[in-house]
Amino acid sequence: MSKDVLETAFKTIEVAREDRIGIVTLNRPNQLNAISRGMIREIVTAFEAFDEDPSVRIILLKGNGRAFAAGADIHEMANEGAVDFELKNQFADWDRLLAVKTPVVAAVHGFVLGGGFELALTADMIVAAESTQFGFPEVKLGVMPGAGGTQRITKQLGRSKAFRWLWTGDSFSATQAERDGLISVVVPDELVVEEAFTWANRLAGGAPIALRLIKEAVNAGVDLSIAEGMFAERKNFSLLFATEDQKEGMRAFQEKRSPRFQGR
Ligand code: CO8
Repeated sequence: MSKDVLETAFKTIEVAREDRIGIVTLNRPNQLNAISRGMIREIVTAFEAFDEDPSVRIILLKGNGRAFAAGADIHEMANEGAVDFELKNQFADWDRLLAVKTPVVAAVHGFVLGGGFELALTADMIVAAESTQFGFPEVKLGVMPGAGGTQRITKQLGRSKAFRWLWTGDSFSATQAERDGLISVVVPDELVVEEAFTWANRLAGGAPIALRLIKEAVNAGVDLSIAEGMFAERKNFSLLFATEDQKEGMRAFQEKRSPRFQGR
């Protein structure tokens, strides 16, 4: 399946494969990778194709040019009305991103704003260049985040800090974003893609089904009570004992060797 996606002529992204890593690169550099409807459709199409291919262990998301993504495409929506949004139902494509089970690592740099930040926040790990500017500038356009910004930020930061980010529309440094727990790692600018690949390769060597089920349990935990979350956790914990990788991982420990995980 991922072979087909590698041969697809995308207009707004580039798609590639390096060993067990599926790579999606935002590619509208002259528009600072502003996310058009076509672009989010292409991103999720590529993600789903990689997700269906068991030989793809990790998806790596990054951007060409000066920015990871400076938001949703303002030119595309400037003259639209509420009915356009209702009829085009574009958020359905954003929702499809949340159903992707393969772990996603994002490498971000430059501007990570508005819908661009919301896209980054759908990744499971965000590796950021130290000069990256993060923010939700929608309020300066007279609107607000629409692809999860208010919800994710509030759950992660609490109301007080969330209002600071969302009401001011200010940009925040990578250091601040890391301190607030919004991103995973900050690295020197020139190392951001390399570091993201290092993480992706490290994760790609892990037990794939365990990584997927941990992702599912962590994401469930964001929304559920502790008791409900632990129920989900235990189901997944038990499920892993149906995998060959569990047998291999524990046997390798007993035999004092490195495990060879097959994703079975
Ligand atoms: N949409 C469309 N085009 C953009 C966007 C954008 N978000 N950001 C930049 N561009 C384009 C500019 O129009 C410009 O194109 P051109 O050369 O043809 O005029 C090119 O990218 C370069 O931009 P600038 O000349 O402005 O570059 P600067 O270095 O001077 O400034 C900034 C960089 C500060 C990042 C500036 O471009 C900026 O403020 N961009 C807009 C940031 C913003 O407001 N983002 C939020 C958008 S709204 C949103 O994301 C809502 C999400 C809702 C959910 C998603 C579903 C729709």
